[in-house]
Amino acid sequence: MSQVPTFPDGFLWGAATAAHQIEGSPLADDAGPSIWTRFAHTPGMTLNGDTGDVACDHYRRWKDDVRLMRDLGLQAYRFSVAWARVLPDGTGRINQAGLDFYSRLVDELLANGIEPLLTLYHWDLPAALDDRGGWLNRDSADWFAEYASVMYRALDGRVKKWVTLNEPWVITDGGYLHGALAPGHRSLFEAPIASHNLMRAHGAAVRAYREAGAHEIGLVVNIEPKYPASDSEADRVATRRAHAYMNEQYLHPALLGRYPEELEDVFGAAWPEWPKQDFELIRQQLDFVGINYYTRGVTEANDSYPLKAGSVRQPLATYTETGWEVYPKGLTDLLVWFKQTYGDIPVYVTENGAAMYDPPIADVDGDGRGRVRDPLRIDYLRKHIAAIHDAIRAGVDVRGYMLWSLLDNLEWSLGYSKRFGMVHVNYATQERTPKDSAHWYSGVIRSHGRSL
Ligand code: LGS
Repeated sequence: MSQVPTFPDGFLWGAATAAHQIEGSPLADDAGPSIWTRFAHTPGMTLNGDTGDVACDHYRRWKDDVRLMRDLGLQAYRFSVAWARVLPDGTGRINQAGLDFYSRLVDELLANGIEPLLTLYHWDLPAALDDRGGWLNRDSADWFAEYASVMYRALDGRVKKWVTLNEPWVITDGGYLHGALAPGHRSLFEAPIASHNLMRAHGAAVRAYREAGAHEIGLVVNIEPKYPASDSEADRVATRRAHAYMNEQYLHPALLGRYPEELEDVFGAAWPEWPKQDFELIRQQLDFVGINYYTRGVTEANDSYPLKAGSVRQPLATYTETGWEVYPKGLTDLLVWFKQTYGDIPVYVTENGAAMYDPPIADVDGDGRGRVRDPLRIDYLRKHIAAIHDAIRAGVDVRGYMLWSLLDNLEWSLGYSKRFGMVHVNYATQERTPKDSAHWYSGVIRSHGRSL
């Protein structure tokens, strides 16, 4: 970066996690099982059969984890609530012990000067609701609004930033179309229905917030810019389709009240005729949009199902351990596209980070303390934060950055094999050791980005 970067006053620096990935003790204190508890315990569904039974044991170590956040100087912490802890059956009976866990966590964050950003749904649907059809059941919008209202009533005075859904695209593409994520379905016909009901649920929860809450609420999407692999007409059409499928499928209905027309082409006979009034529910005034950014797609026309489009590997690029291309400029492009398409809605980058080929933890300095030198992660983070700065200079209203993730944690079907944390977790002892990237990020926060 040629000049010293200046981030807007109030720009919020934080880190993110999600309940299933860190908490462990999924059934403690009368919680109900979630679809992820069930899925991970189904043989063959996760790498090495890894489950969230222990994870980072955050359910018991939450106080230490908040102290860690404070020591790192985090200003904000994005976490999610496990719906089935609060409503073990998904609807109806409230489990006070589950609610108390989040209430104590929020109090502890506030006592340490850390602003909570609460995600209501980060993929762990109560299993009891899956038994009633899950996101395929139109009633799911009411179930979600009921659960959201319980949370608003309990925490809105203390939590001032709420997120309805995390990444509806991943929920549907992974959970209902390709089956790699819970609930593990593979159906072209189910995918658009699940997506649509997720968006109705989002709308219903925002509507309920306007009655019960007094602060801010938004939606978090994972989006990535799509660039055509060549100038050919076929690649350009494929890029449009991929862009509509991943980037516009959720933002268009939420912010413009309609779907992009390419989806009819993507889903063919599986694309339903939607009731018009659904879009009044889905399109609600949002206080912000959260964008999760990891990579881009260089898109070619091919025969992959069902998009007839896929990403081409870039021969000269660096790839992370999860196989995603490192492409910081994509984040600038994406943020600028967002503003041009949807207008001046405040944006938070609610996730960004990388699993890298970290060296093993070692006592590098001979002081009896572990250290992880992770220069590749630092390089990734620095370039992406600089890319956000570029977008801010181009006029995009970006209000904060939440690094994914605070801790190494359970990467869904990939189990514990991929480490995204700025803090190393020894899963045998649960010892936490800040990696070099954590110390680096602390410095970025302290200097409000000037040390970038
Ligand atoms: O841990 C998840 C992180 C890691 O990478 C988190 O729970 C999710 O919210 C989020 O989806 N996360 C994530 N996403 C990267 C998606 C990149 C997709 C690239 C696909 C290329 C084939």
